[in-house]
Amino acid sequence: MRIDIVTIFPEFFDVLDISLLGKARANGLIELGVHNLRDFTHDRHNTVDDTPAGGGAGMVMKPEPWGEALDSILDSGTSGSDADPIIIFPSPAGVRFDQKMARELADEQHIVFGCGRYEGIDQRVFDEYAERGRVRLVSLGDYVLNGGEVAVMAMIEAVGRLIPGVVGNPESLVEESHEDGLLEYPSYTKPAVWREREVPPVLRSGDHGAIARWRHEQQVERTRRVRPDLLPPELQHDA
Ligand code: 6GU
Repeated sequence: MRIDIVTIFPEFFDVLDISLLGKARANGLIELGVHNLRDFTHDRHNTVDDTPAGGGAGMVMKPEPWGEALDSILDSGTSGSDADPIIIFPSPAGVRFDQKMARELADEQHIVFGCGRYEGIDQRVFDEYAERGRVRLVSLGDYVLNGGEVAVMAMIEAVGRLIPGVVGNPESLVEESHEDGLLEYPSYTKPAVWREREVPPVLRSGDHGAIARWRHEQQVERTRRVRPDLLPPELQHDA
């Protein structure tokens, strides 16, 4: 997969050199391009923002640098011939990012992330590229971040680990929160007793059927308690 990021804070993404995703890049599973939006300005101060049309507080990102930056990525041929990229703008005004979207994005050949700052990006940028291809505004949740960089980092981590070969043991992807619509069951390891707290005996019973049933019950109970909105209808009887 090819990932391009447009941002005024390219250093933010230096951390993608490390950990699981760093290895995926070294292995060639993920190809990353980080582009400084200011490199696509032409004035002495590398201006990327201006006052909002119609007045109001804050600043809005100007369309021209975004146009030049995105054109250079879309025209550079890094996207491969078969698939046109999907362009994602992180925004609290977007549709909610979730595991289903992460799975869908993991199938993409090329994702372009446009990180807005200030009060947002001139609407015409979205309109322009939506006319030419797939554009999505995507939100992590109902709270406000100063800019899209942290959100893009989260999305890249969620998507990157679903690309085949990035996570060493694919089975570890199956039994985790959200993959089956429920929160994950609690995990334990050795020692069997720690500070007088015991590992549940069923997990030491060797009875794989009983263990699977116990884990499923724990998933349902935990989901009902902390995220009842996630419970599938057949499990929605009153506790
Ligand atoms: Cl994707 N961007 C910003 N700026 N704030 C957010 C967000 C995204 N998701 C939640 N809050």
